[in-house]
Amino acid sequence: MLHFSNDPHCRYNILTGEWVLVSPHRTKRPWQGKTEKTTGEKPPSYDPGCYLCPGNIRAGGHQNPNYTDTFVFTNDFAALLPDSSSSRFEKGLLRAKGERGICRVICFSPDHALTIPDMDVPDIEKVVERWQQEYLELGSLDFIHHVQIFENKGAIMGCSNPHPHGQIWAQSSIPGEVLKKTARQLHHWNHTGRSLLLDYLEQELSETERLICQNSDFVALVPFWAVWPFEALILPRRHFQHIGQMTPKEKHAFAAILKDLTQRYDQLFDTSFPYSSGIHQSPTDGLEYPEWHFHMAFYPPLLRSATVKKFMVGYEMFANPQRDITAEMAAARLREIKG
Ligand code: H2U
Repeated sequence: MLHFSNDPHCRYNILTGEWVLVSPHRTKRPWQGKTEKTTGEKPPSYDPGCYLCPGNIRAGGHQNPNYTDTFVFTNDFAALLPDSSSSRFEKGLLRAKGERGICRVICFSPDHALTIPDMDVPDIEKVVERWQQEYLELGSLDFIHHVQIFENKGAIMGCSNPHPHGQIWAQSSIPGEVLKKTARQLHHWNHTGRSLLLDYLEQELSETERLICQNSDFVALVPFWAVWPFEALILPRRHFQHIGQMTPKEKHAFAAILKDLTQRYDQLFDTSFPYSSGIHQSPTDGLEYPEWHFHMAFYPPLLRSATVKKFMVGYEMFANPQRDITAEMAAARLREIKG
């Protein structure tokens, strides 16, 4: 008999087919390692030196408009370019292919001091609207087969600027994580005729111990197979493939659950909680993806305080991801915080 709260065990990720090692008996070990510094200082609402604030000049000399809600521009240091070569290279065992794409930056608000949990729901809804437009517009381009919407929040996550913003990388190949998730969802769809994540959601709603918060259209939970200590997954209650299909009511509910979850994160360690978040949805290569169930994942690095983070090193680099605190313990902590 396996005791999840005490026995070392491996959990299966139904979306990727990978395993995570869980070692709950280690949660009491002492920590004398690295702690990060937090300043706790709130930035000003406008920073004349910020390249994302309204009216300011960016690298390369472009001037931002005096935008009043969201603002999207092509990344001045884009990782992918629309007109580069798409030719292939093969020599012996070496293989490469040209990759075309478009990288954009999205400012969530003109206010330099805000982050998603501080924003009002109608303003977050404008961000959701903008994500929807970008996915549809970029995805309709012939050479764009996948659109990745994501946010890196906090210096600890490599974010270069506290101004609330995210990124969109649209490209001609379908990236590895999305290919893995497509395969697992398709397998379930072909064998049962049902959505893998809708079946999973049904089970989580009945088991309840990994739920964080929910509203009329979305549920936030710590997935059974979570790798990051306070990892979360937002799932829609309705089966749809991509953000372009979200109804006005769902866009509102999505904005509301984004605020609810990220407010809980901020309160957990009384800090502006860092994370990488990303939306996973169907590719845009023109094929049908009935098996795909839209979702958003949050991967936060913090482990036990505003300054102690989890490192993905050693065993994780060479073998498998590993965690100490169980998904159930993490969900209970986040659930108990008043949203
Ligand atoms: P991060 O903070 O997550 O690194 O995102 C900021 C992005 O903004 C980064 O990809 C871009 C960087 O290339 N950027 C511009 O496009 N113009 C600028 O003037 C500075 C930064």
